[in-house]
Amino acid sequence: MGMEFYGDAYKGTDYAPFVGINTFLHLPWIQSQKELEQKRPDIAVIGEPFDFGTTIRPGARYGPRAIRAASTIPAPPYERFNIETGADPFGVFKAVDYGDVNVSPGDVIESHKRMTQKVKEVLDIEGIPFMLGGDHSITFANVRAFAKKYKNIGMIHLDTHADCAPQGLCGFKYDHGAHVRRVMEMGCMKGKNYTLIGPRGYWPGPDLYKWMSDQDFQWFTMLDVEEIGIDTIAKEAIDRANDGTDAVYLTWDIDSFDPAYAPGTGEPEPNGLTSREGMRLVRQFSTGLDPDRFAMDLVEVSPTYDVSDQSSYNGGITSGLGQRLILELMAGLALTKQGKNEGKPIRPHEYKGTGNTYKFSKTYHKDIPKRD
Ligand SMILES: [Mn+2]
Repeated sequence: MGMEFYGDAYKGTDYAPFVGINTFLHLPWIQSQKELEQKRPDIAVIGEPFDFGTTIRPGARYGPRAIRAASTIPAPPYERFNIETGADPFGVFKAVDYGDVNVSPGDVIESHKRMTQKVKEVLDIEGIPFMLGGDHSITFANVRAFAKKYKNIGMIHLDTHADCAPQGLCGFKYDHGAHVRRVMEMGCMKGKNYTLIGPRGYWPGPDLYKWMSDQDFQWFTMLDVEEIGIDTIAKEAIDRANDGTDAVYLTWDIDSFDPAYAPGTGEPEPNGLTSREGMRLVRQFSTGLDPDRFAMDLVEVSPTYDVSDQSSYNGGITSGLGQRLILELMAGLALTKQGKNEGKPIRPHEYKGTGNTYKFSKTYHKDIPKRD
């Protein structure tokens, strides 16, 4: 699949990662709907450079650029083999960069319309859309396209904030803290199919959590992450999202991470996920989600507040983490697509040391514990 699609570029490259135009992971850039329909990729990455729905600190309009800049390796021309998973997502999926949504600065409604249209174009060719945000209001526009194709969707939502307000702070309906409410109004999702992971801090208050409870929503605060553990929570979220649904939407706010791992975001909150917990979630999610009925967005990367080099290999701390979450999810879904739960990882299965009896786990996707 990879060889056929990427041609000689799949074998290797004679140019350095900092040479060339920076699409996501140097993937081929698809510039028109016509070309998309001809190439029919399995995965299309879409940039949504938009932050007009932000309540407090703006800047996520530059998120897609930063995530792309951070994402130079791996890609079809470069080494693609993940040493932990033994997976090469590009050997399984034909993946492309479908460019940015041409947003209309200041015009939220029109910009959201254009997002819905572009995501729909990918869904129409049976592709998996991966959206790079962008503030969290883009999820409303993306799910609107998703809901045209699938009647009943499940949602897994990672976030500091529950984002289910009836409107933003001063009444704006399409604020980035209101997209979950807008999705519920569409009638495409039952509350029992929704799970939020990572809330903490001071917003929203008890009234909105009461509303969530009335909808049959599930949520796991950071205290729950600490006490219950990532694997059980991942399993619960997957089960709820798949229960009687046609498809699953994963929406990941980078502010679910601790500011130590993701400072580059508009509304950071201490005591979040570690990058290691995030990667484990990705790996668990990818075992339980069907790549043929799935979409994802990664939102609220705001490079202005990021630290470290922001224009190259793994880039800023935040954009570097963001691009890896997407890539590792692609890799995990590639294994699932092949009916495997591991590739051929470069990981010792036997300890070769001093006679200790420790055995390394055979599978990289460890068995997810059963609920009581
Ligand atoms: Mn959010």
